[in-house]
Amino acid sequence: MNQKPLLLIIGNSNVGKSSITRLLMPNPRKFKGKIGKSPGSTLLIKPITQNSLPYKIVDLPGFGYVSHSSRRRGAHIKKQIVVHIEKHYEEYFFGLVVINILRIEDEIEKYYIQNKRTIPLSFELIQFLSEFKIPFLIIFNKIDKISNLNKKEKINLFIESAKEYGLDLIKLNDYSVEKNSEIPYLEFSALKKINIIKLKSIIQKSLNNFMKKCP
Ligand SMILES: Nc1nc2c(ncn2[C@@H]2O[C@H](COP(=O)(O)OP(=O)(O)O)[C@@H](O)[C@H]2O)c(=O)[nH]1
Ligand SMILES: [Mg+2]
Repeated sequence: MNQKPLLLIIGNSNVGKSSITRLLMPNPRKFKGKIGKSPGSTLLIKPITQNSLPYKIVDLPGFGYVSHSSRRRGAHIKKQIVVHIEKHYEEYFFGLVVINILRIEDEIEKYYIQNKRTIPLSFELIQFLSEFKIPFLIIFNKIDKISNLNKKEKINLFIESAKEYGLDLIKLNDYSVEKNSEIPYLEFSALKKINIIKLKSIIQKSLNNFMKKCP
């Protein structure tokens, strides 16, 4: 393979995708976090890498709508994401679905508890990635912003609601790459670098696994 494999980082705006990308860069100072901002409704998909990084990172905006006034734009962006993944899924060795832990309750309250016929966007995204057999990790980011008790409550709510949509989540510590019916998650803080070693290690493991399978 002459092209570096791809790492997907996907999630709504402001969840911490650029911050996480920066943490993965061998030379963070050379990484300008603002690339990927798209004019209008055309998604700019531009993989980024650095010399000593063995993969490229693709940062995608997730399925969320920015606001009600841009619903159409949101739907248009979602379509471009779907088209991109359908075309390139074989180049992806791993994905990170980034979720702002502070936003979990709102999303589940609105799209699951109040209306059982809608699906929270996070679950929709997770189901979508599962279909393409790209292994991925759910990152609950910004845990530095809440208490431990609060964090446990929110993660439990997420796990229990996910079950209703047929999604089985498991702590990354208890996850084995071979058993791929379960989806691993990791509590994280890009700001405080909490669990960065674990994150880098699962990315490396997945990359090794991927390269073994590639001729
Ligand atoms: N407290 C806290 N703030 C964070 C964390 N990660 C990112 N942020 C902040 O959240 C904002 C959005 O982060 P950014 O990486 O640009 O998110 P993106 O839009 O998903 O790329 C910035 O002000 C970051 O400094 C975190 O783990 N904890
Ligand atoms: Mg960003």
